[in-house]
Amino acid sequence: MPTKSERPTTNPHLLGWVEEMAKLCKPDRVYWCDGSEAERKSLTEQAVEQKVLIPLDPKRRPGCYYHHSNPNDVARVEHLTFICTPTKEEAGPTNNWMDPKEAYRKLGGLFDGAMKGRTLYVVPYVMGPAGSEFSKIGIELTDSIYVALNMGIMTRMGTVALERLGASNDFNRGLHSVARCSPDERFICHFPQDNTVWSVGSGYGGNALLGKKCLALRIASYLARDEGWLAEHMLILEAESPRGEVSYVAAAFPSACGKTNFSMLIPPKTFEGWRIRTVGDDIAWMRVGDGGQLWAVNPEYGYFGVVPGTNNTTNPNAMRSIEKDTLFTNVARTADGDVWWEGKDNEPYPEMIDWKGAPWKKGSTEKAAHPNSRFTAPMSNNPALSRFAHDPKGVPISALIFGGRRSTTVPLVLQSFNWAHGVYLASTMGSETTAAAEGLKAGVRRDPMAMLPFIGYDAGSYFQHWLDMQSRIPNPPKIFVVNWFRKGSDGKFLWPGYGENMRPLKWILDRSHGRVSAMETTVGFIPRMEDLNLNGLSLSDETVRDAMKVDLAEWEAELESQREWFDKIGKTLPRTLALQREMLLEKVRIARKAG
Ligand code: GTP
Ligand code: SPV
Ligand code: MN
Repeated sequence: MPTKSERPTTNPHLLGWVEEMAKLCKPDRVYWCDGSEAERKSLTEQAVEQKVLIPLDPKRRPGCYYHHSNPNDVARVEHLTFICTPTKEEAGPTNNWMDPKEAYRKLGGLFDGAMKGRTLYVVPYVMGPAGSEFSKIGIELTDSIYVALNMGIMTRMGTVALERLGASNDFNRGLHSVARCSPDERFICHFPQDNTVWSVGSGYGGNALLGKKCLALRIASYLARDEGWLAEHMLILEAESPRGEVSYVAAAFPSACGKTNFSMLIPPKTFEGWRIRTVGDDIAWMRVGDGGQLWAVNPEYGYFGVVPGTNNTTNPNAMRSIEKDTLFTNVARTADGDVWWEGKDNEPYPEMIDWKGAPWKKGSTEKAAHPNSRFTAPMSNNPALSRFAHDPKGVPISALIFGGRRSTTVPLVLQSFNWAHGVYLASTMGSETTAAAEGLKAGVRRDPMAMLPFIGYDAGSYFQHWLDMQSRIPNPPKIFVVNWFRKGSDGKFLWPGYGENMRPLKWILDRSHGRVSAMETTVGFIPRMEDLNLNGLSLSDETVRDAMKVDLAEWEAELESQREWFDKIGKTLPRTLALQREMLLEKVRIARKAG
């Protein structure tokens, strides 16, 4: 049992709030996390004792542990996630809304006594490099030892945060309890005006690690609009050319659509001398800085990554990152203390324990690992970590990339004509749904900027904020769209993806630095075949063309279908975006008649 109950701060705002919340939740004990190595060891031991964590084989996976979540609690729950602004209009048509008073009352009822017999962990953390003026402090109060341990990997956690906070009242107030872990009593409520998040009934990822989606995206996007910056669902990568030129790009792909993989890319042989390094794999906070450029920091400290499909061919850097000191959630286990998942390099063992904890036999039609099974790994494990990952100033961004999962229509890579056109393309991005959120209809949904579940206010106003940023950035990044997921008539991906994504990335970098030409299509610029390095790629030119082509019939249907989306956004939709769509549709129709 935790022993340390003395309070390591005299901050009256913090002490008063912790006391008030403890009075509500009625834990048996309050434990203040300091983020030390000794603490991590002792909390881990307690989690093992409580059977929350299962140790893996210390020879094969030193410092690694396994966690089975409740089978009813395996992903984010967008239908149970709420933005609680004073008016429904402020939350907008894409968010669930609850009146703040009603939300505090309803969740207050669920929190009342929810921690009886349990420990309340006080988890102070910093989002962003510790010395950065852009960083934000959060305090998460949770009754989950698993959450406390995850927060220790995903954030700069403990004393560092209390020291930075000092006596200030400026911190995010996060309250979390797994409570009964019942889908009927599960709510993730955000109060942007109070810089507060209340989450009850789930212990999983984005629902429960409140620094991540709740603070670093939903609350931060709300603050960013007022303060003139951007909080985005983007990876940040560093590309170093053989001549030593270093560039940075940020890329937004929806959940489970390739951010972690792209941020850890290893270039194919023909790109000898090129190095890709990771600054961040999920979230970017971006502000105007030196040279009038957009500068980005990664607010996180670790990776909460999708496990299935990760192997030594697709993502060797992720494989190295999860060799040690990693928590695995909902993959399959082997009797000898290793882990397995669909899409790992090796065949499944004949017999394993599946993600639900039940025996599993090779040949079973059930998946052994849950499709949204995850690893939590410290970013210091990544052999390709950028040396600027902790830089308080961040890194200057040359290109912004948006990419969904689309089996048709969207070409491998497309450059926007200008900022407004780029914002329009991003605001209408579509993507096929994945296992990262529960209860979504299969098929394409609009996922603007890959932020649909994470915009902390009205979507139309968010688009306007993006348009407004143009005049704030003297040297703006160029805007691109990519699609690694287009399929051929055989139903297979046309493009091999992963490391091969270096080829379109190289074109993106060259375009950003004004060094290569392009082909103008009705909907944007695409590469000329001769400008893509295709050496060593085992694809026919015809397949590459199929992956890159802009089919005007498909685009006419696409542009027509975007109307419904814009209608949904309603009266705050910026007129510029509505006009972009109408103009493009007209151009496509004219081109089709002519062609
Ligand atoms: P979140 O953590 O949910 O935000 O996901 P993410 O955007 O980081 O996605 P991630 O990189 O974890 O990839 C999700 C899934 O897409 C995995 O199963 C990958 O193997 C697969 N994937 C990633 N990149 C590619 C690619 O270039 N091509 C194809 N076909 N699949 C990819
Ligand atoms: C996502 O769904 O975009 C994730 C995983 O990165 S979670 O932290 O659960 O939101
Ligand atoms: Mn994500």
